[in-house]
Amino acid sequence: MKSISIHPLRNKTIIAILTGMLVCSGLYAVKEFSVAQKNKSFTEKTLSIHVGDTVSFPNEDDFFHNVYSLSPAKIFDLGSYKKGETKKVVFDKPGTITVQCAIHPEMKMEIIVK
Ligand SMILES: [Cu+2]
Repeated sequence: MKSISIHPLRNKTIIAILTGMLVCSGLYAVKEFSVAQKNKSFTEKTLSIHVGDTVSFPNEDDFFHNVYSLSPAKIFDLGSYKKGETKKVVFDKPGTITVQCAIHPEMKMEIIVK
């Protein structure tokens, strides 16, 4: 009888741990987003993501684009690349990032990392 009374508690503990692991893995599941460069503009004006998420920037125009940011939350320069190519950035800090194209100064979008 004594050994039986211990087991339900153990099972509850194991279930609690497994539930905790599932909840945590759900919370920290990173996502991948896509912002294309099309018709000389970014396909998203603003994009809200979470720390650790990735954004890919496929070029869908027949000419070269460049993708860069000078925002302190994420400074990067993906260089110039042609149609069909894509480059990715992992956003590892919270903040607001202005993404621009060095070739077309009118191209601009914002990524909000929470
Ligand atoms: Cu461009």
